[in-house]
Amino acid sequence: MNSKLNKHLVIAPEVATALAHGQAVVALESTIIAHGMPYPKNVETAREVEGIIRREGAVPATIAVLDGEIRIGLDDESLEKLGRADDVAKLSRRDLPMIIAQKADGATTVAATMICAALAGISVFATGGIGGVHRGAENDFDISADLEELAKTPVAVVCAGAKSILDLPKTLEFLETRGVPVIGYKTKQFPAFYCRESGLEAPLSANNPEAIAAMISVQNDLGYQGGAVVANPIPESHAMDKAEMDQVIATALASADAEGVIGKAITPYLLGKIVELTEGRSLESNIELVKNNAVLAAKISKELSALV
Ligand code: PSU
Ligand code: MN
Repeated sequence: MNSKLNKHLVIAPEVATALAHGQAVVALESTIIAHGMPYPKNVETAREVEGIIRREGAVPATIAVLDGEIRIGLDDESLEKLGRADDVAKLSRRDLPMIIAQKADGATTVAATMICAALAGISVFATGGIGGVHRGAENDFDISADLEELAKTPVAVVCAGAKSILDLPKTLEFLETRGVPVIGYKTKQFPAFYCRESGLEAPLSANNPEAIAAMISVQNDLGYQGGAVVANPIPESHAMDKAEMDQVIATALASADAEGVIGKAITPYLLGKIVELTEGRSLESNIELVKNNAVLAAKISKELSALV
């Protein structure tokens, strides 16, 4: 690794060993811990997800910036610190270099986690949901930097689709324009996070981890820029009622509007509001879908390490 990059990147020994041996590694983001779920469920979930990835035979690498260092793989103490603090910066692509230069702390979004994972040589990443094109983007231009990152950084993101706090048709259009493969896992539909179906077609689909690993491998062979979205529907047992969620999301959006929440604050605000409005039921679903994604990401990563 080049020494200029090296001074910013701290790879946990377990992760470094796995990467050096071409073994399966799964990246995990930290915004979901710091801004996506309340304490202490966030830290419990982060640990559980790491355990699931290990049981599947891969090595978890939770990514964050601490004291200006990009950490690939976090110890328990750092996870706890990120989960407890209520003032950790939310880092997307634009924020990363400044926070590193300031030797500060920050939780990485999907976009920033992809950047850091790619720098470390990790090509599979598990999370809950990606950012996307917000409703009303035709007026306020609010489009998550996650989508641009998916078009330029070669990391496959396993998620449960995207929440309908977003404009899902526009999100899929954007990904199509930027040439990002969106693969429904064992489904022909693009899943809508809490709900298995969105009514929108998934552009591609695959029925096993091998097929997804094979596609990633071809992307690499062809020297493609960009990653992929692997859209894995929430397990049936934890899916939420669509009519109820539509209502909850409408209420959350109206309240964000009334309070004038904008910019990077809007996604965390809506996530918190949804948990509040469902009295925590949505949080249980959120946790289950992240665990489900961790299993699939580990399987894809294992298949991929057998291929390359
Ligand atoms: N969607 C979720 N849970 C999350 C996020 C999105 O269902 O935790 C987080 C992710 O870190 C994602 C970020 O990358 O929010 C997107 O923020 P923005 O819309 O500001 O780009
Ligand atoms: Mn935004």
